[in-house]
Amino acid sequence: MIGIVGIGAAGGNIADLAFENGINAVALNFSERDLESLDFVEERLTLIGSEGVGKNRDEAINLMVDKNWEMALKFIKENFSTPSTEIIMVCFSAGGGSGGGIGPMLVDLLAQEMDDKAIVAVPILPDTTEALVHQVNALYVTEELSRQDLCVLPIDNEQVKKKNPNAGKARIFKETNETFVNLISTLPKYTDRHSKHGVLDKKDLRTIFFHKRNFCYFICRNNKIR
Ligand SMILES: Nc1nc2c(ncn2[C@@H]2O[C@H](COP(=O)(O)OP(=O)(O)OP(=O)(O)O)[C@@H](O)[C@H]2O)c(=O)[nH]1
Ligand SMILES: [Mg+2]
Repeated sequence: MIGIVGIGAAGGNIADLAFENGINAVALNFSERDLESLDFVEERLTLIGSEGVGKNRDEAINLMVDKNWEMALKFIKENFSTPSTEIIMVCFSAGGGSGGGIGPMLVDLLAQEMDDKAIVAVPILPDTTEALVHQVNALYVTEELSRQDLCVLPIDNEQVKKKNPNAGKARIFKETNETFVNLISTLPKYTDRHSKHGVLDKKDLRTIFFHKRNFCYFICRNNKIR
């Protein structure tokens, strides 16, 4: 019932891992080489206009508006229009140029164009030791997302970095991505559980992700079930 759209390098890595774990997932990127580096995800879209925007969000946004949005929307609709996909999670690095530029724009567009689905923004936040350009991009992204009535599920690289201060990037990324994909994989299983105190059915799960205000509710309820 959950579909994953991965944008840019980080988003693509999450989509790849999700697909490996049986979740329907697709990847979009300006960089064909980044897309080629993925091992599992089958549906990949190379965006037109650049081989990578070098952390420049404005360039990604301009290229998206000028050349790519129709093609990207068609690609996502083709892969996720079936009623069985009820929640679409769009994963992207808030610090990257492609992810940070396209992510907030695309979730807004999808919420309008696919209004029967719950669209969830999943920005990956840079850890505090990363370059200034990542931090500044992430600030713009969180500001843009805060203006939209969408559920936001941030993935915070800093939390994993704090627990493993000497770990290199590869390990931080691996652990962060695996934690997220494991959590997402277990979510639909809650709808199979029964209790005389209440049941979480598929419709409830979708409703939880429908709007921003439902996020706190999700955290509370999820903790209780655990
Ligand atoms: N959790 C996680 N973070 C990642 C991963 N790959 C990159 N990042 C983070 O993402 C940010 C860099 O963004 P990228 O995804 O490489 O950038 P992009 O969206 O491809 O954009 P451009 O390369 O600028 O066109 C940094 O903050 C990295 O720490 C990953 O696999 N997992
Ligand atoms: Mg990139």
